[in-house]
Amino acid sequence: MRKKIDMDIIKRHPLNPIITRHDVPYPCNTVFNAAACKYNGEYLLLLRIEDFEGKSHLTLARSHDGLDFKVDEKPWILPSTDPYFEPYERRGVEDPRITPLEGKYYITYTAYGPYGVRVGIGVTEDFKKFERISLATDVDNKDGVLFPEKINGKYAMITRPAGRGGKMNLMWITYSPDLIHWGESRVLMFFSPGGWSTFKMGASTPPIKTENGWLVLFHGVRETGGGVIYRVGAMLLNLEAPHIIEAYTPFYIFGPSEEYERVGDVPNVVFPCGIILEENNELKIYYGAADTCIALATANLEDILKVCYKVPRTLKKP
Ligand code: M1P
Repeated sequence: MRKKIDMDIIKRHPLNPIITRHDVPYPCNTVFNAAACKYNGEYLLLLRIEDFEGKSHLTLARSHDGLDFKVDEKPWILPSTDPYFEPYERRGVEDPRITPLEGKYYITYTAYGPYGVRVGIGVTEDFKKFERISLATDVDNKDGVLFPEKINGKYAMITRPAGRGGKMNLMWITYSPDLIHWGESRVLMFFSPGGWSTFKMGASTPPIKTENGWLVLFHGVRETGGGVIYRVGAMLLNLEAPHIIEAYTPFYIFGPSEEYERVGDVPNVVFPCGIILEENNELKIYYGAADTCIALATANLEDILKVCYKVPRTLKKP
């Protein structure tokens, strides 16, 4: 038998994919890119579900073991009808992330409208009522992940301004006193030298506090003659000054290889939005595969920290 060669730090669950559109109790095109958290002893996923118009909304799924999920009968967060938000969400709400912060659960998402994409922020305390707070960025800026603590008295968020005009599809970090007004922005990471992420980079999962720094999984995109490939790297950001990268993987640590990651509406995509750190230091990573289904992978926190230090830091800011 042929030996399977894999980096093997992030391990796929053998029952993958764990959620497909056939698990959704109403008709839809696809389900992918889900945020994750634990709430009241349950695992919650906030699923991006795309309808037959190509418009996405967000629906909750619940589980007692983090593997076997039951999807709610109805969507929870639909594109807004509020006149302030509506024009910017007319084409859907996408790619949520959940950040527990100050006893509440903040949800960042991509607001997609005819003018482009923006980062939307809302909050819930009970996963019943959802209140929108702001559209935190102008257009062409997405992949917002909020830090789970204020840093030097301010909220902090990583975003991904797009476009080549100086912004270059890179991750930036930005701060706010109130989750509405954002500024003091600075670029976080330049493309890794090898080319696996030279088309785009974006934060994937909300930061997890470790002794070594804030751990963030990010996606890197390579453009090829046959289309794009979405893969995952990891970085550790300084706890007090998170624009400083303490360590990172200049190579990807997880990429599409299984059929459900290779084949789908958008082939060759693994796109984590959800991460849960268990008491035994196991990380549960929930990722969208090929923009078509949701899969689970696990990793040991120490292994991920170690791999971040494997290659001495060479990154230079642009
Ligand atoms: O199709 C792959 C991904 O493309 C977009 O990703 P990015 O954040 O890099 O722009 C998003 O539409 C994402 O949902 C999708 O999985």
